[in-house]
Amino acid sequence: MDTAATKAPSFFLDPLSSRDALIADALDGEKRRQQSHIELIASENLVSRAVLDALGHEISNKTLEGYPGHRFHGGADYADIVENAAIDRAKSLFNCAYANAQPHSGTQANQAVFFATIGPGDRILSLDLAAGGHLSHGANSNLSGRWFETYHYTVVDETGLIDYDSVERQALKVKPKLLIAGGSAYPRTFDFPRMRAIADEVNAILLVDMAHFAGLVAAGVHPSPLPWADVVTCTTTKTLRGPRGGLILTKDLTWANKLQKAIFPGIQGSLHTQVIAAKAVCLGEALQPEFKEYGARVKANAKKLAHTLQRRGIRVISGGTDTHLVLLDLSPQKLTGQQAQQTLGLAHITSNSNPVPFGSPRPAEWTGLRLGSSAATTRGFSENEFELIGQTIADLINNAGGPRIDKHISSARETVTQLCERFPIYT
Ligand code: DSN
Repeated sequence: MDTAATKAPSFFLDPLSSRDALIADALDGEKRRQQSHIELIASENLVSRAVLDALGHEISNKTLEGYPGHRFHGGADYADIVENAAIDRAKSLFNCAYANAQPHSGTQANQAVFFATIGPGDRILSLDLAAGGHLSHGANSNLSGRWFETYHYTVVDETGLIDYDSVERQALKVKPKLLIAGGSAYPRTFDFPRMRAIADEVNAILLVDMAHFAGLVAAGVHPSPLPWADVVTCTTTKTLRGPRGGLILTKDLTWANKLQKAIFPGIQGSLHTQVIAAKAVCLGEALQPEFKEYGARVKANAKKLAHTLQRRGIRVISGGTDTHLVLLDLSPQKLTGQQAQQTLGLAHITSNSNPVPFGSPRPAEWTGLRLGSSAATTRGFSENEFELIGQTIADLINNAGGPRIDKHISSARETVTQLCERFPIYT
């Protein structure tokens, strides 16, 4: 009998490039795009090779429902190690008693919190989308806006800041069952103690969605909402520098059972086991001392970008930033966000058009441009590079639509190319 090990069939060995040219070429193109463009979308980051290894691992084959030690399918031993590590690391990183690592996204983490805490028709009070809130916090076009009676607080037009006295007055009037702090485009720190006091005054549950600033909290350079909120959600994607997915956290174990059941079987089925592995890896990375230094640089770089743009006459909403996020209002330049996004794109700088507080709700008329410092900081950019990017963006914005814009685009692209060559990624 031949006992020599037999090689697995080519199905298990062939790389993508030899099996699917269309997809392999598109993925290669995307990698080259990331290598040669400066990424300033505030919800993006560049993950480590270790995170990518976990995402592409054979554990992706594993179907599992339930939680470690209590699964509905066999063969869970290694997946249990992985999920327990993700849970333990999240608890340790955010200093909390409960973590759920299964949400497929931040939106689903929020849906699970709704499922656990409120019922159809109950009232939610959250930050207005145009003032930096999030679709999943009760926007009309979102399931949350259909199933709950939602009200929104906003910012002060002149300052771009939340006026907590006004939030309190609104909460006393609306009497929400759930009060939400957090969003996608508010560049400033939320006053968590004040939001707690408002929630207590009206007997509301307080949810903080820290999707954007979770990495800054992990790095200790942003106040933590954990001591104040009943429940906290986040993505692992953005400042936390991990895979696409969500977390639910709380210091209060009385919520644990409801939150567990809300994710499974409430709103999700089988785990994305490879994503949970990648979450565990990114949480492990965030527990390292270097991550504190990374978080501090993300903040300093965003401040530098905001100041540079302001000095060049560009309106920065709220006059600056406390986070990784900078929101510009281009109405004085008579530019839409889409025009600015497109112009920066031609120079290989990636950004996104955004609404601004009290601006038009129609995407084609938005005058905001949202920028973020997380990804380029991962790449190694310091304040010097962010000053250069700020000057480059200001040249583009201040000349968009003018007779010399092509010259500015080609000069900006040259600057971007040089920076990308000096700070290579995934080579
Ligand atoms: N919420 C979206 C954003 O901030 O861009 C996706 O994460």
